[in-house]
Amino acid sequence: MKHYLKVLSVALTCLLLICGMGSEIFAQTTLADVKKNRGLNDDDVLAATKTFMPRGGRDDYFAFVGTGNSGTMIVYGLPSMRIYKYVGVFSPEPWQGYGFDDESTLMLKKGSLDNRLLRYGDMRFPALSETDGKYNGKYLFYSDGANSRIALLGLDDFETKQVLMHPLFLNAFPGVAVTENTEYVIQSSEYPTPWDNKEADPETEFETKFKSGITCWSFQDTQEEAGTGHHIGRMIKENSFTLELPPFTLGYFDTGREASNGLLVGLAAYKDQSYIYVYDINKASKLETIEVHDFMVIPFQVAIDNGVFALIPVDETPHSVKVDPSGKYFITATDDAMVFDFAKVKAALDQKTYTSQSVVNVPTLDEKSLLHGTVKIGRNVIDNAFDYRPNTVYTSAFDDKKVVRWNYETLKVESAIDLTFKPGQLMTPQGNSAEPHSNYLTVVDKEGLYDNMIPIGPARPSYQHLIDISSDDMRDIYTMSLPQSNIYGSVSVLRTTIKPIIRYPLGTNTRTGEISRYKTVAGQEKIEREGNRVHVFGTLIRSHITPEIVEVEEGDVVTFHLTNLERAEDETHGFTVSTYGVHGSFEPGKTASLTMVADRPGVFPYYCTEFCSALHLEMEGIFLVRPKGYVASPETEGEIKLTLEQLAEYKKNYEDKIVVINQTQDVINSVVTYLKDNNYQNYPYVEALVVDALDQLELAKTAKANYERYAAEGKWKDAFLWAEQYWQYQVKTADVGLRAKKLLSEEISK
Ligand SMILES: [Cu+2]
Repeated sequence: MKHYLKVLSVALTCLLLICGMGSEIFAQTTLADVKKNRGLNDDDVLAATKTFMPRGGRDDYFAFVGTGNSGTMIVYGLPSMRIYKYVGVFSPEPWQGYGFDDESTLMLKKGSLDNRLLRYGDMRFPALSETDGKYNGKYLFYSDGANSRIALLGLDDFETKQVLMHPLFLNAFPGVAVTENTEYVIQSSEYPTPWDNKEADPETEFETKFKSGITCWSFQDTQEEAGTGHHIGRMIKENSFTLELPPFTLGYFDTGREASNGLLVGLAAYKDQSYIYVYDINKASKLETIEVHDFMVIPFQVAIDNGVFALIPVDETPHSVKVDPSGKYFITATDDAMVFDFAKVKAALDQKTYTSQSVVNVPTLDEKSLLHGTVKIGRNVIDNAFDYRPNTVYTSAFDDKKVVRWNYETLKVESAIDLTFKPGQLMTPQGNSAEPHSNYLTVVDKEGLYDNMIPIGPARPSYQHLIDISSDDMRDIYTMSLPQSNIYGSVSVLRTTIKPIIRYPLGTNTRTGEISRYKTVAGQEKIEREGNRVHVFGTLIRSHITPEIVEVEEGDVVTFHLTNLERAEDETHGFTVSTYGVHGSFEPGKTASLTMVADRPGVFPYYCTEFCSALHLEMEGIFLVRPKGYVASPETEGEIKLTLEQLAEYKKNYEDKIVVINQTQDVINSVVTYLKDNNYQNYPYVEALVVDALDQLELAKTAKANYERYAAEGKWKDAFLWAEQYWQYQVKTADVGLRAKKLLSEEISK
């Protein structure tokens, strides 16, 4: 009883708060009060204000991180560290229908070894597309280490566009790099395997049958589809080539830029010895190739004879090797950081200045003669990151719990930040490009042993820390948890470099970027049958799925081809057929297909799975699977009859709705008058909103014609549903109109 009263009193307090009646009890507090009550000091408050995003504020940067074995990408913002999206890349992701609709499932199956739908990936170090060594904000690439796949994502809609299985490798390093103008996307194997996918003895045949390799995937960016802002780049398998190598274990790699453009440096290991490899891609691309599994391969001996590949033996095993923004140096993540002079390395490779040692017939270069210098950093160094300060690099020392800022030209340590955790991979905004920005450094923390994080059982998320590096005094200002991830590397680009679209051209297959042959426009919905193959051409729009009933026979193979007719921002509809295991996400303009075998007779509701509007619940229909051999009797044909009471209720609902429609129209009229009186067409952004609003009203015309017709015929259910839909358009119009009005008044008052 006591407990009950307590619950009641809490509920009442909440109610009072919601109603704004609790102001006497809970007055607005001052900043000083909050600091006192929560035990915060000035540093805490300063850190909080550095990441707080006020209303109307926008993050400066987009950041992208691979989740490791979840196979999805996380998009978040800097400095707010807010997560904006999880994007299915190598794993199915139901919210986006990724691996659930036909288009994405086909893409994933084609990108696998034997046409199977793989349900995970291992993606760690992404790369952004570049123009002249600078991020162009168009594409992103990932490598799947576990299944040797490579993926292309489009950044105009943040979707995966291409997944390819490597024709030779069975395992890949889970990182990628691109050349200065994204001519090539580079992927390497990690653990050596035979390439013929046949049995081999690891003890006796390791050196003869096992191989490693480095692949340059040729990338081609296509022209923007006229006026749509939609780009469709592709990796072209036929133009790509792989360098055949002895059975090395290959690790992190990076591409040169400017003077070192066309060169690749990376990590290799063979029989407990570590190496840095250097590979001249430019020269290699002109060499003769042979075909292996329909893929161009540069035979190992051809590469060696032409001096395109060599190894630098190193004493310490690096965790990463990164090229500095100018392309002049590359630096190892080692306790004694090695700064290599790229020009010296290139000259040694070009002139074949090899040492007398070779490793399984690969020539080696002398480390000492190629170094600019070394710097003692700390214990168990993990990673490096560059920022805009001249010759400045940040290095994480895991066991020392610190990040060191040092100058790789003068080889002097400048400052360091002591952390409360062991730091892993580092990222600075645009840090892997020729144009690094700064003020922020993210640091991966895989242990997550914090006293301020709530324990959630044995499995913990990974954490990413945000370090303010804007001044000499570096500060750890935010800790973000990244669930469903085992994060490694990330990349970040200036937000304004990316130009996201808000809708697709009507009928777009978003995976290919082409207009789908299953595109369906309003009024053209139909069901086509050919034997036991049934194609449903349907549409989705607030607040209706057309057709409303799909009747098939047990055993039929049924495909729903659905098109979202919406043009309005953020009007996505979802679609599922209950218990049939299919799900699609339909952003404005998108067409996607869902195929299933109707193997269970019965009545299965289908409906919209997104809360798309207040009338979202009306977006439903019936998938009716008749038992095999069913013959309809005349009585069951035709429409379902309503009782007189039901009819009267629909009539009342309809009349009530008409009142609301008239009131909403008054609002729209007043907004339109204001906009016209104040010459909205002189303000481009306001005008764009007005166009969107008018677009809504244009769609509404059909709904109005429908409800008036059904009302005239006394079909009150249909009349009510169409009136509801008309009102939805009105609400959206009014909503957009009011935003336009607010913006216009702000513009005028400037
Ligand atoms: Cu919906």
